[in-house]
Amino acid sequence: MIKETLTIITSNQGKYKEYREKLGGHYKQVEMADVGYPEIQAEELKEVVEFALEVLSERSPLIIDDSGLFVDSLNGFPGVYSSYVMKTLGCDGILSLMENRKDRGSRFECVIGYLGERKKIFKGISRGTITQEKKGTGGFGYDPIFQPEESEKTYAEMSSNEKNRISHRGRAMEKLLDFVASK
Ligand code: ITT
Repeated sequence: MIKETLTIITSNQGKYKEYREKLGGHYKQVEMADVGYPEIQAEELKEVVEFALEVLSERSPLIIDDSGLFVDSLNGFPGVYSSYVMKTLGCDGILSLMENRKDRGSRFECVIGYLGERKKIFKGISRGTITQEKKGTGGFGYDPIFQPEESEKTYAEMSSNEKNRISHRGRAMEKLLDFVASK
């Protein structure tokens, strides 16, 4: 089904690439707009997304995406602080915090805020483990240290198509596509 232009509001080229690859066949154009929006500090990703959608309404149809890595043995850290922690500690910082920890379970969450005819939130989760060391050069952010449970590879060792098939973002996008197709 071909629809009009869909705008992905993000500063993150890696995210945009994943959206373009999965949604490109469903829209005439999938474009990126790095226009910035207020990211409130909140307990949950969903609150951040809902607030931002209010502010951006004139660019519809649009997507904003708030994602994070939640590590079980760190009580869900970095979670909603993932962006700040990536800038300050990076993957190496997370690996240091995980040194000598047996429980390496973790999950990525992606919350898509979609504004079309209606406002909708779609959430995707992928579970996996934090690797002992960085592996792979693809992807972005925490991809080199996250191995999803469906694979022997980290996300950074996969193409974006491969990642999209099992990832938090890929799953959230599937829900979005189901919703748009039902319109
Ligand atoms: P925008 O808010 O402009 O979209 P951002 O990079 O700040 O871009 P988030 O706040 O959603 O995006 O992401 C929080 C952090 O988690 C950030 O450092 C990302 O690089 C990282 N991250 C998000 N999704 C990821 C993914 O699929 N794989 C690896 N890291 C990811």
